[in-house]
Amino acid sequence: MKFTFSEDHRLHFPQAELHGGEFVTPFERPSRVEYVLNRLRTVGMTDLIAPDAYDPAPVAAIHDAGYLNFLATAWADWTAAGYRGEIVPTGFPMRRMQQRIPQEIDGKAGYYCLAVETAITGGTWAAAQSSCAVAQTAQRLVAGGDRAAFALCRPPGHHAAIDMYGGYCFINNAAVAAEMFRRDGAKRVAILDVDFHHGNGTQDIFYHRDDVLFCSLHGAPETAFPYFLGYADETGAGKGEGFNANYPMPEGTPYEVWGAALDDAARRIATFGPDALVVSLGVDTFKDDPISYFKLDSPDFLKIGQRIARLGLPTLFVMEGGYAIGAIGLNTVNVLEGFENA
Ligand code: OKP
Ligand code: ZN
Repeated sequence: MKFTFSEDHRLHFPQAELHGGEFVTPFERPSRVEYVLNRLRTVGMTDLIAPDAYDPAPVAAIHDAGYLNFLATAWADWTAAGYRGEIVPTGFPMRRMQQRIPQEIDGKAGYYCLAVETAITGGTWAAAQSSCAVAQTAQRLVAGGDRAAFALCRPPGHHAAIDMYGGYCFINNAAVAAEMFRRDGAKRVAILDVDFHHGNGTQDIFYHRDDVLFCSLHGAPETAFPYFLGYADETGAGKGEGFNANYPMPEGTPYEVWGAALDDAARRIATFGPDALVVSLGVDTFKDDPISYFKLDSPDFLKIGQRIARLGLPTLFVMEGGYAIGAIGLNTVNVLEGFENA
């Protein structure tokens, strides 16, 4: 399978992430993709395709225009205001407050931010666009007839909602790719999110749609980020009712349980009968992930790939999370190898 990648991910590397009341080096860091690249090379997956230019049209179809404009101008506004650090907002439109967009950049960032561990830097918007271009290029490979492709995206995307960034995400790469499959003629598209964290952004974007099925396996919101979405009773709304499926699971979940949820999601996807599948591929379900609590082991990732392959669909893998850096390459590429050798 071919894969796509851009060095421009390096433009996004905030100095710090607020974690447990301390500023730490962000878990979501540039070296993550180097470990994945190394493992791809080791197993002989060397068919790297350089990304085409970022296409803003399908992005504008799923994200809010004001939100995209905010991302594009935030750094200039922030520095013009005299702020000297990275963009981290301080106030939010919470319960019983106004939902009007402030003019001042700190307030504006608060309006569009869903979690403050994610700082915006001078290079963030360019990196986010390059990450999206990586997904777009891989989508074109699959739309053009490849059985599968792997988009080695960074920063990730699945927490990015219609008009919110956070959880290390700015543009929802998987959602953009799904929208592109629709525009290329797919009648139905399924998105399977196997990252440890709920894909709140992807759910938000397609919640009212019946042409894109979203299935997410994740840590239960009572105990896991993003906390405020991802319950099993969120099943879609309007004509989207029945086209959103959440599989929240508790701390310590092993592959025996997780894999049964994957089976159920896969059956749902098969019943839906999509023309293409987008996989939000996070490997933070790994037992040693520093910010997650499932107990999958490296060989389990081969089984994930095998199960996905059994769907027999044109499949686009889009990189999301995974923070046990020493194992991220093995675990990610195991999914791809399991798929290819199924
Ligand atoms: C992004 B992806 C930890 C709070 C949670 C954000 C996690 C974002 C995960 N102090 N931090 O889904 O892997
Ligand atoms: Zn995650």
